[in-house]
This record gives sequence, C-alpha cells and structure tokens, in this order.
Amino acid sequence: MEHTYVMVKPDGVQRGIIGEVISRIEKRGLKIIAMKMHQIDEETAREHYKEHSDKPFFEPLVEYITSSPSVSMIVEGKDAIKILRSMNGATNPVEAHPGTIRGDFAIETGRNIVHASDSEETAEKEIALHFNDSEYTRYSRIDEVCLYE
Ligand code: IDP
Ligand code: MG
Repeated sequence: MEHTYVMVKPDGVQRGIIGEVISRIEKRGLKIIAMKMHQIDEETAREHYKEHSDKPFFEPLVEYITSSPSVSMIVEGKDAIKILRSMNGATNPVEAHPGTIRGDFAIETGRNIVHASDSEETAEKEIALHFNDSEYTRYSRIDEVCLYE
C-alpha cells in the first residue's frame, strides 16, 4: 500500500481545522498510521521546502511553517498520494474547487492549511524527515474488506 505525508499547517491548527482534515481522510477510507503535533524547527522547514529555496516566498514560508504547531500524519492507502493531493485542492485556494480542503477553508496561497507529498519519492523523503521508524504503526482497519475489491 502507498504511503503519503500529510501536514495540517500552523494556520489549520490555529483555526481549529485539524479535526475536519482528519475526518475527511478517515471518511475517504484512508488509514492514518502515524500522527503527532509538533512545532517544525527552522532546519526541518528549510529541508522540507528546499525545492523552493530560490523563490521569493521561501523566507516567509519558513517563517509561517515554524510559527506554531503543525499536525503531521502518515496516511496509507491505494493511491494515497494522488488522493490526498486532490483532497487538498490547488495550491492557490482561489483555484481550488469547492469540496477540497483548500477550496472550502482557505483564501491565500501563503495560508493554504494543508500539505501532502506530491510523488512517491517526495513521500519517502518527507516521511523520513518528520518521523522516526518507532513512531508509526501497522494495523488493519475493519472497513478495508469493503473499500477494496
Ligand atoms: P503544494 O503545497 O500544493 O505542493 P508548492 O508549489 O509545492 O505547493 O508550494 C509549497 C507551499 O509554498 C504552498 O503550499 C504554499 O504554502 C507556499 N507557496 C507556494 N507558492 C506561493 C506564493 O506564490 N506565495 C506564498 N506562498 C506560496
Ligand atoms: Mg509541493
């Protein structure tokens, strides 16, 4: 099964949207196998967003993501990476469709509530960056027999 890294960013935590994000993931049928609240430190933030290090929004982005606690998750399921990206919606919430997390709860790109890995390679890197091996679980969910053919 595929794994992806998902984060409720500081604005999502501050605005009380953690439960909404978790609830959508659970109801979709995806399985949360690790979850924690933690304040991302500067070094980790720079590593997480290093592909954007030459962009004008990089420094404000590091400041935003380290500004208060985030909630990090590892989510498991068939096609979990693509599904989480589509549940989050477009990076710019103005472009994000209603029904997506960003399309329902956000206004600006720089405060877009959630993160999800964009590829298998990124997911592997982001999971290793934010979690130790001992922090995740393996279990079956009872509804898996109904979710998968
Ligand atoms: P993604 O989060 O949908 O993968 P990326 O293009 O990888 O989008 O950008 C990473 C994050 O950087 C975005 O989620 C957003 O928080 C921030 N960001 C991207 N572009 C801008 C911008 O033009 N202004 C402010 N923040 C931005
Ligand atoms: Mg990205």
